[in-house]
Amino acid sequence: MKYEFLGLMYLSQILKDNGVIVRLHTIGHDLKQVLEWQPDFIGCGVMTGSQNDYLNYFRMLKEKMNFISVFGGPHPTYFPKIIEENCVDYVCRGEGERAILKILQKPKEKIILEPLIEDLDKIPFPDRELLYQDKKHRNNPIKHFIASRGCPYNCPYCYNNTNMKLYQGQKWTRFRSSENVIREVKEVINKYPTKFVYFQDDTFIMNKEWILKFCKLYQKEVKMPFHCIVRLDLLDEELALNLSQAGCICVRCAVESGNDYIRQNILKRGMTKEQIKKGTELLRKYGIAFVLQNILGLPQGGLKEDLETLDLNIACKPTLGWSSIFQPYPGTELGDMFPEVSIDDINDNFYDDSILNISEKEQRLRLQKLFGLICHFPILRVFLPILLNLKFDKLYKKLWRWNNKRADKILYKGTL
Ligand code: B12
Ligand code: SF4
Repeated sequence: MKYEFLGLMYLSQILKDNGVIVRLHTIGHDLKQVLEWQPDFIGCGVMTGSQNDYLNYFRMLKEKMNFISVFGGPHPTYFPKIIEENCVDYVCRGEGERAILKILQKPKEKIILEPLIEDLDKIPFPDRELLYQDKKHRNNPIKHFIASRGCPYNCPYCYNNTNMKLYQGQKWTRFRSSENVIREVKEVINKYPTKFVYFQDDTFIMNKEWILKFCKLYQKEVKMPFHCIVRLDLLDEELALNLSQAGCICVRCAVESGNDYIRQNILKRGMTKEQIKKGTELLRKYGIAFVLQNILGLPQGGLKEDLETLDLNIACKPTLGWSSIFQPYPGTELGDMFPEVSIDDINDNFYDDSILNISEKEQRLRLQKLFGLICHFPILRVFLPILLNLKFDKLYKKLWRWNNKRADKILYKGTL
C-alpha cells in the first residue's frame, strides 16, 4: 500500500472514540491472529476491481468463525447489490462515519446510507496509529491528507457524478477549514517521520478564496513541501504564485485528451487547449513540477486522436506525461454507454489492456507504455510510427517503469 487508506483510518477513529476496539487486518496476512481474536465485526473498504478478492476472502472467513461483515467504500456504494452475497451482512453506501455507528446497533435494514456530514471540521482526525503500527508506513516520508470531500464538476467518466446523484439535494462538495487541516498536518509532522505532505483531494484549488487562505497559513505554519491535484483551467498567476510560495513543489492535473471534440464533448472537461497550455506555462514559471494525466483508448477516437493527446502533452513539457487506458466503469455516465461490460469485467489496473474492442489496439496499448518516455525525449516522436509496430512489449513496460521512477525522484525532490 503506497497510498494511505484514509477512509479506514477515519472510521477507526470514530469507532475508538465510541469505545470500540479496532484492529487492522490486511487480506492474506496473519490470518491466525484474526481467528484467535474473534472480532464481532469485520469491515472492509472495497474499490471496483477488487470486489471478488474480498468476497472470496470473506467467504473463507465465514467458514472459519462467526462475525458480522460490513462492506463499505466506493464499490458497495455504487453497487449495493453486493448485499445479495451470503458473506455480506451489511452494506454502507457513501460516507461511513455515521453509518458505521448505526451498523454496530445491528439494524434491520441491511443497506445503510446516512446523510452527509455538513461540517467536516466535526470529523475527528484519521486514526494514523491503525496504519503506522506498521513501520513501513510510519517511516514513509510521505504522509497523506484530504482537505475536502466531493468535486463540483460533472465529468461523465468519474464516480463523482454518481455520488452527486446519490446525495441529491445535499451539499456534496465540502471543505474543512484551513485551520483544521493545518492542525492535522502539524500533529502528524510532530509525531511521525514526515518530509512531504500529499493532499489527495479531487481538485485542491476549486475554491479560490479557500486555497489562498490555506496557502498563506501553510506557508507560515508548516512550510513543508506538498503535492496536490489541480485543474489547469482554474490556475492563474495569483494561485500559481501562492501555491509555490506555500511549498507546493508538484501537482497532478488532467489533460485527458488532446482532441478538442473528445475532450469537450465526450469527456466534458470544459477546458480549452489554450487553457491547458497557459496553466502548464504558469506551473513552469513558478517552478512547480507536474504530472499530466491522460486517457488513451477511448472508443470514440483512434490512434490519431491518441497521438493528438501525446502532442499536446509534448507541447506542455510535463515532468511526467502519464496515461491510462479508458475503462468504462459501469455506473458512470460514459461507462453505461457500454452495457455489454459487466462490473466483474473491470480489473483493478487500467494500464495493460482495454476490455473494449477498440481500433488499432496493439499500437495504442504500446503508446500508453511509451507515452511518458516520448514526452521526456520528444526527439523520439518521429520514430513512433515504427516503434508502435514493434512487438517489444516487455521492453516498453520496463521503459515505462523506469520513466515513472525517474519522474518520482523529481516530483518528490528525493524524499522517496
Ligand atoms: C487515493 C485514491 C486511491 C488510492 C487509495 C485508495 C483508498 N482506498 O484510499 C489508490 C491509488 C490505491 C486508488 C486506486 C484506484 N482507484 Co482510487 N481514488 C482515490 C481517491 C482520489 C481518494 C480516496 C480517499 O482517500 N477519499 C477520502 C476518504 C475519506 O473517503 P473514502 O475512501 O471513500 O472512505 C469513506 C467511504 O467510502 C466509507 N468507507 C470506506 N471504507 C469503508 C469500509 C467500511 C467497513 C465502511 C462501513 C465504510 C467505508 O467511509 C469513509 C469515510 O467516510 C478517490 C476519490 C475520492 N475523492 O474519494 C478515488 C476513487 C476511490 N478511486 C477510484 C478508482 C476508479 C480507482 C482505480 C480503480 C483506478 C485504477 N483503475 O487503477 C484503482 C482501484 C484499485 C483497486 N481496485 O483496488 C474511484 C472509485 C471507483 C470504484 N467504483 O471503486 C474513485 C471514487 C475516483 C472517482 N471519482 O471515480 N485510488
Ligand atoms: S474534475 Fe476530476 S474529480 Fe472532478 S468530476 Fe472531473 S474527473 Fe471527477
